[in-house]
Amino acid sequence: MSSIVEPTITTTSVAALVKDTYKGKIHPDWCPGCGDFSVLSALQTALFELGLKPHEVLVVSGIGCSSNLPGYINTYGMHTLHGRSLAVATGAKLGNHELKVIATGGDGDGYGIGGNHFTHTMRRNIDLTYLVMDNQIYGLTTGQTSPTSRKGMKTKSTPHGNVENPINPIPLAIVGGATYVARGFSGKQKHLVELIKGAIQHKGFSLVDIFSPCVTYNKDNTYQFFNPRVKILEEQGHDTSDFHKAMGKGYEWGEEIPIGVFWKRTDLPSLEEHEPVLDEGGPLAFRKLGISDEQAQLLVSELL
Ligand SMILES: Cc1ncc(C[n+]2csc(CCOP(=O)(O)OP(=O)(O)O)c2C)c(N)n1
Ligand code: SF4
Repeated sequence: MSSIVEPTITTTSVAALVKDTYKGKIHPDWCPGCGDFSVLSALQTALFELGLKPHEVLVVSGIGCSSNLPGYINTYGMHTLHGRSLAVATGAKLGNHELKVIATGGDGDGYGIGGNHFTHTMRRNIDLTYLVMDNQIYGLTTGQTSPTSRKGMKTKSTPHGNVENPINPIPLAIVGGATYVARGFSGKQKHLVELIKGAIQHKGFSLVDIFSPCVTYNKDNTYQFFNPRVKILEEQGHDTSDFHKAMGKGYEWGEEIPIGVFWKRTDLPSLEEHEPVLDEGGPLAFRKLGISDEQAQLLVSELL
């Protein structure tokens, strides 16, 4: 069953914001050392540095360890169904396009069961930010292969080694229509804050795929594995408007693994800018329905 979280502070002025403003009431129950702690902290810092007030932001997730994140942050939040965060986030954004809507979750949630939604959300270029805590495993269900587990990886569900090819989210997102495509790493939190800020500010669909190690069930893709390999694209003069270079960088995987913004385009309108219904009159959520209170009640009771 899905659950909804409401922010405790709704009228704070930007001057009164501190980083703790974004701290949720519940302390995360992630395993000590889980990469998701760093992603949560990076998101809170990004919101603080952008001066966004808690009631201006909605964080929507699916199911998984990483998908517990909306409970740990003081914004509007919704913990939905496995793989469905982008469907709910799309509805919320169209209902109130003035909200900053951020979807969060894991690689199983987003690229496996939610792969269909991922594809269609990207092609629509709706103004959402999607943060995928990619630990290359199913964490919550105690360590089965996920769509990003490497070929040959031994897990609980593949004791003789994974026989499938993994998904590569970066080239997939570039050809799929996402207009801001980045990869971060939990071990490089300052850099991750900048990637998340860029994604939230971007008008259109933005993906930040984040290497966020599962220290309990993934013994392959560890901090020790990533630390010497990750190389920051922004330090290499990468041109984010060059499609072929972005695709090439997206395929690099070996002694060097690029992190940073691979691809960005600002010449395409986002879905809300195309949608004539949203042209004038403000967010749908605040418009008069044009029906009686009784009719409205009847409709709501049919849905509950
Ligand atoms: C429809 C449905 N199928 C399967 C599950 C079981 N399930 C819960 S979380 C999960 C995968 C979690 O992996 P991921 O999304 O990568 O997140 P992580 O726990 O690694 O952060 C699965 C298969 C479910 N909750 N609902
Ligand atoms: S099982 Fe893995 S992904 Fe889940 S909280 Fe523990 S370390 Fe994090």
